[in-house]
Amino acid sequence: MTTTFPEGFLWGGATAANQLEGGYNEGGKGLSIQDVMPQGLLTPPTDGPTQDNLKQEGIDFYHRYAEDIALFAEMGFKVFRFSIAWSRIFPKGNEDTPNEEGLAFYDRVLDELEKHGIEPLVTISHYETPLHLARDYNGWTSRELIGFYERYCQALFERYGQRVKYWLTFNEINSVLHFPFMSGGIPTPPEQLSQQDLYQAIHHELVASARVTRLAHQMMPGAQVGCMIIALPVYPLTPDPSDVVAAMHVAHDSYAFGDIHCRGEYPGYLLRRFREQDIELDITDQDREDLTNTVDFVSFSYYVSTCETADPVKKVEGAGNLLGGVPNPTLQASEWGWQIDPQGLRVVMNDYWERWRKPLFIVENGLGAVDELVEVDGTKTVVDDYRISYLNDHLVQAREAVADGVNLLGYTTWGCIDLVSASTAQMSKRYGFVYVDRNDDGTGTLDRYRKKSFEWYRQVIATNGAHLQ
Ligand code: BGP
Repeated sequence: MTTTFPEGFLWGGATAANQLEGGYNEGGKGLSIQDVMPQGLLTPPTDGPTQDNLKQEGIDFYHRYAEDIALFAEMGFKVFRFSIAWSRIFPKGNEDTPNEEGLAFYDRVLDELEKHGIEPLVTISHYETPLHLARDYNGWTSRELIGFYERYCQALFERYGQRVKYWLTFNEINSVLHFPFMSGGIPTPPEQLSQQDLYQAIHHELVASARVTRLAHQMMPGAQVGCMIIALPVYPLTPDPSDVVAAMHVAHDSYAFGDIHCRGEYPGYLLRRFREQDIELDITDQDREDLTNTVDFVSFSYYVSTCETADPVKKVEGAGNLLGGVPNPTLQASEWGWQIDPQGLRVVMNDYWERWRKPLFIVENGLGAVDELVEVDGTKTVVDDYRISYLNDHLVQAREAVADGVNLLGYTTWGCIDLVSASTAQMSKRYGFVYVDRNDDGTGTLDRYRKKSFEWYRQVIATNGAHLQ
């Protein structure tokens, strides 16, 4: 294999504010929905913040960002994906003016990145809707959130417009179908949330995304705005055409978000679903026009693929796969039950590229695993060969897709430094090249240690991928 990644390829890592910053009530920050999710998706939200919530302190990036960014620089990162906590900038989400202390924090983060020549990639909203907007407006079901979100984005573009080129509007926007509270700030329990209200909330998010894409282009010439979706290849469980059709229907769930972001209008298959399920959305002429502001690139997370069948007997929900689906009998799973499928990445990249013809950016990929800190030659480290092999195998497939002709801007591994898990709120589900000494019970020194994969990734970046096997 002689193909390499393109010149200027953006190698790096990805994080989210609520999972690593800590400082949940410092610097004038308001509460976000994460402050009432101490168990992630495992239990319903609590009434208020509780001390067992590991995200309150995270890995203390709020105070240790300079040290952490220096470690990323040591690996040779070209790009660092992080999110801005909406409630640091607008503590309740709907104030008229932004919180200066919050803005100043991200100035300092950007200063460090600039110092090391690392390009920022900013997620504007990553599962951290201000709690007030969730509680008092029922999250994105309310049209008013479009205006609040725009005001928030305007503040970001004004402040950081000269320094940030790459922006993502909503993390894993299609996840709202499965996790309305975490993804859409909608407190109504999923089983009580009507499809009508859910799709209206989705519509508001899509309009907001399109409106700020236009705003970004107006305010920051040269800005690149991407949507961000969970990439989930859906395979038919058998060659039975009914299974193929069943898989197609599930695939449409995710395609819809990319189709609207890239084509600027609702696809026919979704309009049909609305008709058949008596869903009548409030879509104004202005909304329709706003939606035509399409994104510059498509970013996505990739962890798993899934299967689908039309046969109700075989339709056993996958226990571990976050988004359900039928387990693939040919694949192994991670310790958390996520099925590992490197070739699925090549499949989905080809698929997205052919479908949308927009540059792609892999902004999350990685293995959540239990790590053990050991001493090797007098230095504390983690011998994480399993992580190296996971990442190697996925990157080899990404390289195959590039050889297939796919335009790929970059690759950021998820959780380049250990952080709190989104789905389970555990520390023990680790993804990083850097080990953080913190345990599920909140104990630990928060000291950082380079894992074996740290040096491996440094070499992958230094050789622009030639180090892959
Ligand atoms: C994605 C989220 C991230 C992240 C990752 C890994 O869905 O965008 O925030 O955490 O998955 O998931 P988890 O932390 O649950 O292992």
